[in-house]
This record gives sequence, C-alpha cells and structure tokens, in this order.
Amino acid sequence: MSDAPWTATVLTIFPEMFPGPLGFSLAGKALARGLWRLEAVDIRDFATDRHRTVDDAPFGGGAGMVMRPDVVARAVDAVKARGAPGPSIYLSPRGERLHQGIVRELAAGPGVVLLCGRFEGVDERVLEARAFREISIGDFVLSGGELAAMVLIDACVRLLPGVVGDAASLAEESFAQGLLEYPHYTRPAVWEGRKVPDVLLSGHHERIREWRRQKALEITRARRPDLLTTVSATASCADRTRSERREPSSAAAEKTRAEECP
Ligand code: 9D3
Repeated sequence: MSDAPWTATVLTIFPEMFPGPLGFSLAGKALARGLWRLEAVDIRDFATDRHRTVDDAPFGGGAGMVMRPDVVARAVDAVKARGAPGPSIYLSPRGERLHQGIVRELAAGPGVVLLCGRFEGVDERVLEARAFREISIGDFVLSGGELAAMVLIDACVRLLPGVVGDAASLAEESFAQGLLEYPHYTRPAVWEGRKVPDVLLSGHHERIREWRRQKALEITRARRPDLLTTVSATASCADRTRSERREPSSAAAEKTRAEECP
C-alpha cells in the first residue's frame, strides 16, 4: 500500500490550461510516473446561475470585476471535502514573494490547493474565511494566476523524491547553495575562435572545483550582490564568502539568506 502522491489542486476558470507545460519534460515525466498528481477544477462549476457567473462589480466602484466569495468558497470547500491535501494558496500580485525556502516547505508537505485569480482579484472575505496564504512570483504583472501556479508547481515537483533522476544534480545544487552558477562548456573545445578555459581541460579536479567556486562568486557579486550582503566589505570575494559561511553574523541573517538562496 502506497501513500497518495504530492497533489496540486488548481482552482481556475481556465482548467484547459493544465497540465500545459507541466505535461512536458521533468514534471511531465514525473506526472506520468505517478510521482505527483494534478487536479484542475473549474471554478464555474460552483456558480449557481444559468450563465455560470463567478464575478461581479466591486462595491465602492472602480474598474474591473471581482471574484465572488460564495462561488470561490464552494469550490475550495468541495475540493477539501474530496480530500485535496495541503495549504490553500491564492496566487496574487500582492502576496509574499515566492522563494526556494517556500518551495521546499510546500514540496515537503502533502500538496497544495492553488486559487488562480482573474479579473481584479478575489473578494477579501473568502481569503480571510478560508485562511488563504497569498503568494506572488515577482514584481511584474501577469494576466492571471494560472502561469504563477504552474511556476510554483514546477518548482515543487522537481524537489519530490525520485523526480530528479541524477542524485549528483541535487548534490551539486546544495554545493552551490546561495551562489549563482559557474559557466558551463562542452565540445567543441574551440568555437568561433573562443577557447574553453584551460583548467577545465586539465583534469585537475581540485583546481576545477576551485575555479568553478571562484567564477560562481564573481558572477554572484556582479549580478546579485544582494545574495552576499552579510559578507564583510574588505576581504577578497572568496575570503568574504568563506568567513560568512563559517561565522554568520546572526542567526536571523543566516535564516533569511538560507530561505532566499537559489
Ligand atoms: C490594477 C492593479 N493590478 C495589481 C497589480 C490588478 C491585477 C493585475 C494582475 C490583479 C491581478 C493580476 C493578475 N496577476 C496574478 O493573478 C498574479 C501575479 C502577478 O501578476 N504577478 C506576480 N505574481 C502573480 S501571482 C498571481
């Protein structure tokens, strides 16, 4: 007897958008192998009128329409009653910003129930009454929550046991934790007059490791200095990161960094 797999239950007015990209590649193969489950539920099925209306004009006036609390509540209550596991999450531009710490937390649980907004948003009362957690995927404007839901699901699924086949990939990931990736090269060794760095052809594994570490630090410092913020300002790039990793300036800073690290 085996436990139910990690399950994403998506409440949307566009269920045909799923699995969409989640049906391909890593997530798609894992879905086909039964390592996770996806249920896309049409919120319109929980409307009560002939036109299956899910939205209405905002009280107080203003542009756009708002999703009705009664329809959304019936949808979420129905999937929960059917056993949909995990926290209820509303994908919303005003939510807490998604990061790998949240992804790890959600992937470690039994699944997620994801409410995708359309129109201007969802009536505030149903978010309170059903204790939705609000999550945004970044500071840019999408036309609805469906793509954001797919992003969150994809990020979680690749962390589920057995999904990433190569154990070395996850080991590498933890090795590089907190830094951007070093540059990669493959054949040909010379392309358009550009040579692959000699050290990578040298076979000196320890030197290759050091070179990659150094490049990862340089790239992180140039592109995402915020990932290195707790590091002292005077030592060399490598030294700074080393001392930071061994003697974090505070438990709080370390926790924040760990949660934000890619
Ligand atoms: C006029 C004010 N707009 C807020 C910025 C309204 C609005 C725009 C876009 C309301 C909803 C949306 C649709 N976006 C999402 O549903 C969404 C989203 C996003 O737009 N950016 C980042 N993360 C997310 S999660 C869901």
